[in-house]
Amino acid sequence: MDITLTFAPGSCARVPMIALEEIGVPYERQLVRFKKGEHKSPEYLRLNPAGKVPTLIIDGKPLAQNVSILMWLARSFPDAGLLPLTGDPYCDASLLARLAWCSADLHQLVTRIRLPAFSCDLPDSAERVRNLAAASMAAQLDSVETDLARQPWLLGDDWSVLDAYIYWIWWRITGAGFPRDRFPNLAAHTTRMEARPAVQRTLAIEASALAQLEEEGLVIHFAETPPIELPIT
Ligand SMILES: N[C@@H](CCC(=O)N[C@@H](CS)C(=O)NCC(=O)O)C(=O)O
Repeated sequence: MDITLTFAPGSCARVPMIALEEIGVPYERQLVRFKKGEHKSPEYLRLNPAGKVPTLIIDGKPLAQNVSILMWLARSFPDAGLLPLTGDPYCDASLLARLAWCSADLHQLVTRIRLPAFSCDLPDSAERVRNLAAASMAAQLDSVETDLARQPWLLGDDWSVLDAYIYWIWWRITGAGFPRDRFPNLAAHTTRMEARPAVQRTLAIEASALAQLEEEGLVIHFAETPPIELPIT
């Protein structure tokens, strides 16, 4: 089987890349140069009509959206333990709900925290958008923080690809000023994630892709964002 993952360093394509590295299956990587608009080119839009990474190309057939890519990987490589799928319709749908929560609910908050001006361009609106998104993110991460106080991984004793998703979300928001101090268990979860060889390989792949973009003058630099103060709960 031929598998190719399109990605950009730091993007949510990190999640399926970790999954592929955990599986250990050979795959190709296609670096997408956002600054050149490669993701909006007609060829790329044929693969992924939303013009986003990741796309997984399986024997020439494209699959977009993290939820479907991760579900396909979990079903195709069951021994890798990406998700504890059992075939029970309710249990499997509950796992899908957790993936969709990361992809649909939390990811859009990540974008508002990092790039608030994309969500509202009224004068002085960016800070308000960012703070509201951060407050909503914090409220949703509280349940994860509570779970991680009694178990190492999101689903319990066993790692799953949901851990990779939350890891990426946490990395993205804390890199954009979201406060770490209210979430010590999430911070410790990051340490556990980064001890995994698959995650270390993924980060090394991203670092070398970033170095390549630097060399080509194609790194997008965002303005520094001030630390966020969460409302007192
Ligand atoms: N719902 C999509 C979100 C994908 C997404 O937003 N990707 C971002 C990178 S994290 C992207 O490609 N952004 C480029 C753009 O929107 O122009 C998924 O889960 O695959």
